[in-house]
Amino acid sequence: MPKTAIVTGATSGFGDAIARRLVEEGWRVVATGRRRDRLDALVDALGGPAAVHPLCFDIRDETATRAALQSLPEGFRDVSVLVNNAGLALGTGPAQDCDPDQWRTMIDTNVTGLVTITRLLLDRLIAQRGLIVNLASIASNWPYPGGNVYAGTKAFVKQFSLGLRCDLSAQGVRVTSIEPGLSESEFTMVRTGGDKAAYDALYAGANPLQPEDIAETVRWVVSLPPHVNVNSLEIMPVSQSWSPFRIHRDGPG
Ligand code: NDP
Ligand code: 8X3
Repeated sequence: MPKTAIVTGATSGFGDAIARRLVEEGWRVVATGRRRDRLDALVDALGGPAAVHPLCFDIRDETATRAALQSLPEGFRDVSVLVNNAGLALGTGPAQDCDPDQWRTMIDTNVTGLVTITRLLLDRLIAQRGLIVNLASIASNWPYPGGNVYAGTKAFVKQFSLGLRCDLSAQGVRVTSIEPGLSESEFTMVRTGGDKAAYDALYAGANPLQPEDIAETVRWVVSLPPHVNVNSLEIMPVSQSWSPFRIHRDGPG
């Protein structure tokens, strides 16, 4: 009997690649997102409804999330892996220029949505001695100009992951925080409001991570024996590394 994984945000980028990789490995996958056409295309591409069950809902909406999980058919209910991947960044400007509505959207999606679906699935994950994989970011670990609230949400995701580890280790539930760096996906189109020139400039000559690289990482984490927990994994393309601290001279500070 194949085991079931739920991948949030499976309509593009990492989530799409993770869903595909897990189905290749023989998993049944519950694929979530708001874009129904993309979910339907994923079901068709991966062998139909026996392998993939689509759940179309906005993860910011607790009622919709609860109803979607309750609607899962036999064969997809006993979730043993939760990949909390749905998320977004909005904006790259300094805090003083940011739109508070964009801040709220990031918090509602990356923090509130993530903890809500996790809580709703905890009993099932405990019953299965399951695994939670949370998509955090290098922004969880390293501040950068314009990261402000996005980075704050991702720091939360990492720390929430480590806290879940403490609470769930006695139940045999594993928790992993994955912290990718520069990765090519629609993420940057969303973040920049569809600025293709900014997208092209960010990735130009950088040989960034691809969604398949993250999917392969998730496949590996999921394949480890049940007594092995990867706490956190920070992953960058080789082209990306650190800069020295900057110093603004002769300013008001
Ligand atoms: P994409 O923009 O390609 O995918 C984001 C996914 O999240 C989509 O499937 C989208 O589905 C879903 N999503 C966003 N908002 C909602 C919502 N309100 N309700 C339901 N689903 C939602 O980005 P990535 O694949 O690159 O990013 C995936 C995760 O990885 C994110 O959490 C991101 O923060 C993180 N990450 C990304 C990095 C990068 O550089 N790309 C690096 C490090 C971490 P839909 O629009 O259909 O609802
Ligand atoms: C996405 C990676 O560096 O843009 O989480 O924050 S970064």
